[in-house]
Amino acid sequence: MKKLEKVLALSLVLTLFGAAAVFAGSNQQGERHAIVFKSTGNPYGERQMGGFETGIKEQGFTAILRAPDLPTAEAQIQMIEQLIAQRVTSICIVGNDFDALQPVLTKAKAQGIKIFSLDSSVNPASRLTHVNQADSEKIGQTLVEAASDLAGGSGEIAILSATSQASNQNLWIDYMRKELEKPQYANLRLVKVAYGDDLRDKSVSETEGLLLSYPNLKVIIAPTTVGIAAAGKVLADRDLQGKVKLTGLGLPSEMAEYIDNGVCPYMYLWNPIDVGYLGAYVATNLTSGKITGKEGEQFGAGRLGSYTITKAPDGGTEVLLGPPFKFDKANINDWKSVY
Ligand code: RAM
Repeated sequence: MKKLEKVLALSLVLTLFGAAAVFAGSNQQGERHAIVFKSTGNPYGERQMGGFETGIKEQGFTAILRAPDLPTAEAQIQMIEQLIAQRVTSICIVGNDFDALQPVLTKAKAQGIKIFSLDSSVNPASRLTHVNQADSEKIGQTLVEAASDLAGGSGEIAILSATSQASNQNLWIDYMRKELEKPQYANLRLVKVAYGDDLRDKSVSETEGLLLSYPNLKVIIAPTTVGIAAAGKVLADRDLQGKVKLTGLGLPSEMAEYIDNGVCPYMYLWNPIDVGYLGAYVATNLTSGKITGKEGEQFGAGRLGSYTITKAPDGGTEVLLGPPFKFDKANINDWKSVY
């Protein structure tokens, strides 16, 4: 073979090899799984996305982590449009709204992208399944039981939530309201549900507003990690420990000082890293076709073991991580450096 022919033959081989590698990549190693959290600047969300990334990477795929600056459905819609254009393999959505994302998620689905929600659900028509951190009804019941205990069975209580559209908090609040109808809580009065939008400053000012409007307030329930940490700071700064008590769902790393100083005698949460990690395995099992999101299907989730898809209270399906965990003075030091 002459020199020029050799060069041409070699470049042909390299071109074919390159094309084959790209082709193989798009079918296998090329899987790109995206997670879209509610908003940036939330340490809980960072841990949840971190767990997702670990689970995707350890299976040899690429994770794409996204969160808008503000916790709105509009911002998530734009982000999902971009992910559709990037032809990602799956989208795990932490919904800022239960229904508003349906059109864009339906569009993504039509392009073959596997869609499921995690932490904060989207409606069953928009998702294949939902990764739920803990039983929603149990969370509602547990928080009312805690508020009643901390209030001594009677008096005014308030809720400091995330955004008014957040489907996870709204579901928990619905269950709290139902629980409050039980006769044993007849002397407990829910005076207000305030919304701090999972923004630190707004959560601080909403807490201050509650204290001003309800001077007899006994307990604040904050079913959001951003809200409970902000309320903890306000109560501590004003030396209100023992007078207005705080409970809810908090990150041990952010809440240890308020549990230690008695502002928040106890609170609950699950492991956000594990929620994200479980999501990573839902993404890849939906992609491989091992699961489709139907009740009764089973799959392995790496170090967490095996899971079964169950019926969700909203008529869709879900994968439940496990029960919520109680943090108090006795155990908070063991957890504050973990998450
Ligand atoms: C906040 C977010 C998140 C929720 C936790 C408890 O960080 O609202 O969605 O699950 O609180």
